[in-house]
Amino acid sequence: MAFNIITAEEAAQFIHHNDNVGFSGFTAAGTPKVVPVALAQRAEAEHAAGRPFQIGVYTGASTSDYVDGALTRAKAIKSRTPYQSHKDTRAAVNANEIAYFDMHLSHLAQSLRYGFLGKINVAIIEATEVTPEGEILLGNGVGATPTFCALADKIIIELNHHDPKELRGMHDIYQPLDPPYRREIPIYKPSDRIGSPIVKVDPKKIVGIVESDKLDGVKPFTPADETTMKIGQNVCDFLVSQLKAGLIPPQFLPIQSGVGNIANAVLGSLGSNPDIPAFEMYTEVIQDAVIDLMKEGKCKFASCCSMTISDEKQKEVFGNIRFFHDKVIMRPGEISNNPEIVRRLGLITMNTALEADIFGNVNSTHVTGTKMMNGIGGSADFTRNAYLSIFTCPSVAKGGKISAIVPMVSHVDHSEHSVQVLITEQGVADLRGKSPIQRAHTIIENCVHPMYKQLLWDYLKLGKGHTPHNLKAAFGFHNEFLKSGDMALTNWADYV
Ligand code: 0RQ
Repeated sequence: MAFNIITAEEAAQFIHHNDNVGFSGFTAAGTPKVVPVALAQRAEAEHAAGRPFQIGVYTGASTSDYVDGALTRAKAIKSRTPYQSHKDTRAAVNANEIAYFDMHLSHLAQSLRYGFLGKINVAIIEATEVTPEGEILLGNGVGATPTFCALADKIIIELNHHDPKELRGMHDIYQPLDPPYRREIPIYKPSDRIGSPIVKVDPKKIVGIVESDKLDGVKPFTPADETTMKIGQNVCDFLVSQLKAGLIPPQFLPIQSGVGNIANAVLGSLGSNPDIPAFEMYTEVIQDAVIDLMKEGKCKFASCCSMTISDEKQKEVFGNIRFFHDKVIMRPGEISNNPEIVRRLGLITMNTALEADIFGNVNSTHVTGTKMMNGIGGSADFTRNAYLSIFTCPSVAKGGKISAIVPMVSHVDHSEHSVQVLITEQGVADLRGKSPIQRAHTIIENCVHPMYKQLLWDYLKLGKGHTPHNLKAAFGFHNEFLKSGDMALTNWADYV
């Protein structure tokens, strides 16, 4: 079947007010770049003419300025799931202008197929290649693309001429059967291939092809500073101690690592530690550090959902694609983050906390319990099912005016039952097998910034019971921050 080549503006006409639209990709990698911008312009024109125009935005994870940024500024987003990290979208979510529904990334595709989230009307898919038979070769990220394509009435292809055709063979597209027919997902090691290199769609659903040559536009990471380097060092020392104690098998276990500067720095430290054996990864996002580890032979293989690498690194990977071709596999988010596989492979998971409490609960999403940062992403898909779950964060934020360790987290994403190890630049708290009071002791002693230690020891004296909270004082740090802008000024006498 021959497809129509259309402009981005023509493509935008296929989308109507109140439609639910699925966007390809995962993070900025593989997300469409020209149709969403034309869609934002269409929304602005409709609004200027006095007509409503808003859509439901479904993605694999966060996107880029082309999707979340442009559509948010055009006030074109009615609802949004599952993860966002754009500053404009974050502001609109916190002003309740966008109905944002935060969910585990591995749940998205199946929730759509189960019909829990409404209908997908249109899928906008960035492709490296598309054949007349409807075989789509994706780019740097998979996300929920296979499910969006299967469920949408119409598919718009954004054909990106920048990505090399040699990406063929780096994707593994697999969609499990849904209950009551689901069987085990047959991945027994990170490199197992179980699906197809392409997404197959009904070619009759493809309403047009829009041409593009834009890059993903991922920014390089901030170089590791003293704090992130110390966190990385503490993670390495801890993992080496576990290896030596026989608590991690000598051949090591596959690693999952979250997103952001801290995660990138931790990976860098793992790479330079001679006591950590060369390892495989089963993770959702490959960042720049992984590419370097592959070149050094320290990372042997990575299964992921996207290569979220800076434009500079992408040039390096595309220029040497033969080397990376059999070292990376990109899977749909429901497989890259699948709890069944995470548990089976025995992953060492490393994610970042915004704040943790002295009893081991972690908040990854809400600033002072009310303001959404990004979303839970895949952090809980991995944490809850890990062989060994680690959370890292600097012990203080905002120049010390915020302690990342608080009496009680202001929002719970990962409960004390899932968080096994907490690591800051101050040290390591191994929480396994410890009672709440024992956990509080090890966290205050090892992870809290010296500036906040005495305050937390004093808090512990205010409570009673198995988990000795004092409900009047539990949010004392947060209240003080909202009042004076400095948690260190907390005075427990104000609460008891
Ligand atoms: O603010 O940017 O204004 O300086 O939060 O903090 O320390 O730079 O850490 O970039 O790694 O992000 C949890 C948000 C951490 C991220 C979170 C302020 C701090 C700074 C960022 P500035 P850092 P990171 C798989 C894994 C959930 C999803 C997930 C995240 C900014 O890791 O979204 O794990 N995780 N996915 O100053 C107020 C506190 C704070 C605070 C830090 N206690 N209160 N502000 N900050 N602590 C990937 C995917 O799912 C795709």
